[in-house]
Amino acid sequence: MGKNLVEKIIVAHLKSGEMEPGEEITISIDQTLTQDATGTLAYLELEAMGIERVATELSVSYVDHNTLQTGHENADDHRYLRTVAARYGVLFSPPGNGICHQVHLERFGVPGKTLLGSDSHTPTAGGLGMLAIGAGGLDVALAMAGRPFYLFMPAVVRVELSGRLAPWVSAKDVILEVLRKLSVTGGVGKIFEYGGTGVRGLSVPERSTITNMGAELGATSSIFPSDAGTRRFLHAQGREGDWTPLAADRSARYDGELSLDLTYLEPMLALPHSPDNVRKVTEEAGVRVNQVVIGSCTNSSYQDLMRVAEVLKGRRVHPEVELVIAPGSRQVLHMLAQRRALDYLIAAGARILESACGPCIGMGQAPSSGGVSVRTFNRNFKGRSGTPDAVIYLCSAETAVASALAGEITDPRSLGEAIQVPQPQRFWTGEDLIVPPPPHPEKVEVIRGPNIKPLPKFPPLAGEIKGAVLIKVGDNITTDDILPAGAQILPLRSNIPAIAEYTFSQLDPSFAVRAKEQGGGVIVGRANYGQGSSREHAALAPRYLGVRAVITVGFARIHLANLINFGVVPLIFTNPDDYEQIEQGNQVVIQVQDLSGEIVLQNETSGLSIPLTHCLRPREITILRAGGTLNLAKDSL
Ligand code: MIC
Ligand code: SF4
Repeated sequence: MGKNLVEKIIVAHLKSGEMEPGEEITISIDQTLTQDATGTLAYLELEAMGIERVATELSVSYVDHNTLQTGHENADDHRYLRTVAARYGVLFSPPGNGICHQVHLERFGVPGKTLLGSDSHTPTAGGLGMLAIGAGGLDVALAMAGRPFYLFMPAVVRVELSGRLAPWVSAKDVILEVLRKLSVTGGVGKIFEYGGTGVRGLSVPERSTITNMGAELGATSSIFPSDAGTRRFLHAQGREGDWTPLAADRSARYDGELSLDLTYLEPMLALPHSPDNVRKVTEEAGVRVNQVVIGSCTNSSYQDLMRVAEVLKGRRVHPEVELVIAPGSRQVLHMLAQRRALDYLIAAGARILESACGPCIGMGQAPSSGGVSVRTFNRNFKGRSGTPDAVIYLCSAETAVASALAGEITDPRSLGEAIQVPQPQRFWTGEDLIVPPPPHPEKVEVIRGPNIKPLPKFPPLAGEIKGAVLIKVGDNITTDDILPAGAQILPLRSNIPAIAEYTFSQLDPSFAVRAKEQGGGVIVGRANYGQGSSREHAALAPRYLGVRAVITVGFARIHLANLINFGVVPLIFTNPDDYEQIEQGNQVVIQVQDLSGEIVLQNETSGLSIPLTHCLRPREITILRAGGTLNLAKDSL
């Protein structure tokens, strides 16, 4: 029987296990990427493992999140990342080079290879035919140390694309339509493999817009075949030698199918406060807009921004709209400048930001109170923009620029004749802007600023978890809810005692104080707990405050792995309705000596016994018993 594309890459990297959906497998990792906001912890963890040099084919450390230097903290982190990269043989991409996912696509992604990144949008590289997966920093550090990556063999869903996008309809509309159909949990335990005749009409950056937002489906990854279009892209990046053709066999089997005829797709947008709250742009047309932001790893490619520039040429942004543009990489920004497109943006009244995540992670450009902001980003979780009551819509660059001109949500098809932006024959690549490791890394001194605190150490798991329910939350709690980002909190990513003070700060500002007063306890959540970002801090900070277990109806993949890595026991209600039987403030006791048998939560406040279960494999139970992965990894490496 033939193989699908995902199986082909997994077979070539399989270290252990059977490729049956749900079975635990390990795969070797060819490349890793880290970004600064998760990278400082990842490299502290790597250092704690005591290795000499990374064992991957390629590892890159990007600085793209914490680029606002309002104090010494971020600059200290950048210096630490630069020196620790040099010390361990990692390439370093300094601030200003661009967003990790965009730069990785341009400079390093290779079809058929595996990539593990400490950022949930790592599957962006799936647009190039890579098997690219997001993970917590510790799992990425282990991969850098040469360890295989553990995952549960995902179900592979074929997404059959046919037809061709109509003018002004774009790749963003494709993935928004998939999100509308499947929701933020529709991809859990799955990899989406795109194929069909519709693929040909999509450029690599367009494919990557789609694989990028597969993260919002909760998917493990998303991938496109590597075809003539992939070859053209790599050729234009001066890397044709990295190309190999890659496609599913004709007789390949899939665990699910979805068909989408691109021809009939319309411009779409996601309404507050979830990327799956999707409607047609026509249904929202006319809503007044205060701010439009074009950028992020989803929509800031050369083609996206050239099209925006062509629309803005000779025009003026609506006087009541603030238009902000953050090009995805230095390559994009430089080429906009070379082709005079930057002039069009500036003259139209746009504010140009450096190539970085910026407003996508609340690093500046927070909207006004109650303001309506139309963004080309991938997440519109409440409060993520930095303004708690802002109204954030997600859409394509085309819809965004049409709305910036009109001052209200506008269907881009009203802009008239389509604008074609061909892929350049050659991109400007700025080869020397990425710093290679020196020839004698062992001589490098790793420099730590005062904001970089040592990793906290945790004892092995005790036989009993006893304490209060510190907080009870509902469905789809994001890691932004658990540990927010933004300009105030992000600089503390290397300082766990300091950042822990902000745990759940948007939902419940007294959480950290209460957790400390009560000497820790447990968290109760419902479905899809921990969706969104890969930040380990959302597991590590609660653990630092004494949280020993999280009890839910279900977990998001990366957050679940992070909880286990830091010794927090993830438990599941055997009967989801029992969620109602437990309240914040209740005192509970859970016996966890034997995680292989039935687990019972004694609610000492109500007197009820609640049966719990889990999805832990023996390997993960060993990690929990040891008090976390680091306690184990150090010995075994
Ligand atoms: C995000 O988009 O939420 C982030 C910020 O890129 C995160 C990583 C982080 O929290 O540092 C992600 O997506 O994993
Ligand atoms: Fe950066 Fe936003 Fe992409 Fe996260 S989603 S990597 S914050 S641009």
